[in-house]
Amino acid sequence: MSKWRLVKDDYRVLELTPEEDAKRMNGMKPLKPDEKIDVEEILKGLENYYPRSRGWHWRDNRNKPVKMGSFEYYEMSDPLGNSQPLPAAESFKNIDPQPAAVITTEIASGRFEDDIRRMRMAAWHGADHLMVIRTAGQSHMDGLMEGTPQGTGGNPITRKHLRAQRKAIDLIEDEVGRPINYHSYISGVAGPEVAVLFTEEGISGAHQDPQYNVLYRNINMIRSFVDAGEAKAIMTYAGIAQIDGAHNANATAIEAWKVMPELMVQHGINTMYSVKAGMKPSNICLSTVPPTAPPAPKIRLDLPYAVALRDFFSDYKLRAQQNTKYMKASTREATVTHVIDLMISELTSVDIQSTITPDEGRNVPWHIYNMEAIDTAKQTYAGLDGATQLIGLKRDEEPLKSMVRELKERAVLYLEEIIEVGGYFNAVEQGFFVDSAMYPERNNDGIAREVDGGVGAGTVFERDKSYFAPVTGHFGYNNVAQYDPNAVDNPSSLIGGCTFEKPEMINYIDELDDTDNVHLRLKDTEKYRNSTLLKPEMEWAADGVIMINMFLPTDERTAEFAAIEIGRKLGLEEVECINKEIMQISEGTRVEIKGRVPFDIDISKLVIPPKPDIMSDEELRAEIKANPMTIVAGTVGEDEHSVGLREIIDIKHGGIEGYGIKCHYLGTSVPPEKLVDAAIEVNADGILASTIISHDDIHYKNMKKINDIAIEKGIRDKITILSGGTQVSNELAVESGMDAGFGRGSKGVHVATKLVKNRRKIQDRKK
Ligand code: Z97
Repeated sequence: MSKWRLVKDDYRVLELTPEEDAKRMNGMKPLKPDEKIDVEEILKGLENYYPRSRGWHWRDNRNKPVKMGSFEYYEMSDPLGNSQPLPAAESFKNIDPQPAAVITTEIASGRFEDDIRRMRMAAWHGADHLMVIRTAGQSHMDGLMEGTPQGTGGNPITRKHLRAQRKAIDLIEDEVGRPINYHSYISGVAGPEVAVLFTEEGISGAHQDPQYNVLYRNINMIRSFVDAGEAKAIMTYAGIAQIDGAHNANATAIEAWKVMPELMVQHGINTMYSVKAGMKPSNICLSTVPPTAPPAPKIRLDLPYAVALRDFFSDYKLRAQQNTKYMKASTREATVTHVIDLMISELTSVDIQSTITPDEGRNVPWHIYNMEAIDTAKQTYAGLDGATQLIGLKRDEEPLKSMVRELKERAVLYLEEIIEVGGYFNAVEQGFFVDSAMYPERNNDGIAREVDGGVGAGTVFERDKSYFAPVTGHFGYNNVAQYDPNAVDNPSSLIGGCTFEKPEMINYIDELDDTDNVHLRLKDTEKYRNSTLLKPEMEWAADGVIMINMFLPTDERTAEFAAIEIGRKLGLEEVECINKEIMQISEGTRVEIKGRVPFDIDISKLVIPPKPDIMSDEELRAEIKANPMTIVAGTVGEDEHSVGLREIIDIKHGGIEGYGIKCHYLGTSVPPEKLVDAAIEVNADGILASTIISHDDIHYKNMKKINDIAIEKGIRDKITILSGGTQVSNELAVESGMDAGFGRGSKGVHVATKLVKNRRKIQDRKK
């Protein structure tokens, strides 16, 4: 059998023979960038799949100077083999710098088969931490589930989800050229079993914090902490990075910034507990969330907190995430807050950047918003690259110094009081946590739990002296020596190994439910994979969902219901308003609606015009530099319009001057003869004739005249003649003797390309 090889940190890969790998992947071929991932193929042979990597992966070659395009970067990591750069990268040789921090995206639509495609898109945009595969609270379940029932209240976690997605991620990793961390949560009374499942199935990151169980899920505190010991020992064995649950206090508190001292205490408790369970500091990631959002004075509140946290936990990792508490339905507003958060992350060297989809406030977990949030992080980090060389924290000056110190003092006092009242359990009983006042003030409205209350109370028993569990990665007392002193470090050897070493020992169950499962769901959408039919999609294959953005000149409430009616009149089904923003209380409202289109389209019946022929800016400039070009231009006949032609010429709006073409502009109402004579006089390569007025087809008549005069004067075969105007069609212009016609929407680059290409043709003819 194959062997685990340590690559770096806690990241391990299995050394597999090509035959073993092919069997594991059920013979799947590598992905091709221009072909869709085959979800049905991924689902085949899952009983033979096992993960090829284990443990968390940090990006490679972080913070080393690297040249990309015209720039040097200082805080990036290795670029990807295949990726989707930012839109503006088009102007920068399509570079796609990848920040040093791991970038997270949460993908949990409730259909794991559709999430697989979203994962691929996310990896192309630059995410290497794919989080969440369930939509039902694990802590609401008393055990694990196999199969894929949708059930009520969301999707639970199942081995099948994990396998299908991890298998897909193996392919995606190879395609983008970077290992990807796959993540979920270890919580609830089945926490240790979930940790085992995750180790078996190649999960590399997990939320684990017993305080989460206690405070938010009312699971008995003794049980939660005992379970956490076991879960953390298993995570340590598997090199799984841990994210704690402190940020949940931010989201729950009445005023999120008031829990700052408590957040540090919660981080401290889980961190130290994890260290005691054997976890390495480099795998312990604090879940930090800047507590506020504008209009709060965010930097003044959140930055000292971030600095205090960084100081206290300098040996540990920080995972930063946006606070969802103040996230409303405006994606613009959420994005601005995220960008300020990112600046705080940059200044405090955060290790993982989580991207909450900026749609959190409107509850539409759509593909596009995952990509938007990943791009926001990637874009901001690229923009801020090297910022710390130029600007720095006034760490040792007032007021930052005192602000940081005060937060730390409040946290230390908090811990001291926990000890005073007899420890953590007593403190929880007294409602210390998630109180709405800023410690040491108290409003006595915190979440209180009883030490012998909650789910799973009274289920913890001391291990017997002869206790023995023949398993790997176990926590606490285990009397292995009673059977074999040589097996103390490897208890499972006494029973011939366990599933951690031998995946073939796992009993894989495919489906529990024969009426609600992935195969039936895929059948419903099969025609959209295997035919030329196309339907819009936001979340699930062929869900038909689209979004429409509109302005309605009326008050907010009227606008909302008017927008829904507009959606219905457009033929949409299940129309809902997902965002309203007042422009002015009586002048009008912006409304975004979503709805389903009840039809599909057949792409084989689409008439798609050929792509416009456009040379790149660099090519055009190089050509004109090597072979200068002159043109004459004017508006022809009795026509005083000038704007369109000037836009085509002018450097400011991307006109042809910008490529170095010398332009003689003759003005408006220019007779056709004058255009041709001027071209002869300056020995022009081209004539640009603007013809706006079109009554009685005067524009085409003028084109014919220019052509005739050029023939008469013997230059027609040596010169390019182009006409343009809002009513000009290329076909009719060519019929009227022009080399091309340019209608509405034409830009300088189109005209310059034609001028260059036509001159090449003329020169070729001469040879
Ligand atoms: C995040 N955006 O990334 P269950 N344990 C801890 C948690 O924080 C959570 C669970 C378990 C957020 C999304 C919110 N946190 C996640 C420490 C959930 C979830 O499914 O409720 O049993 O576990 O942090």
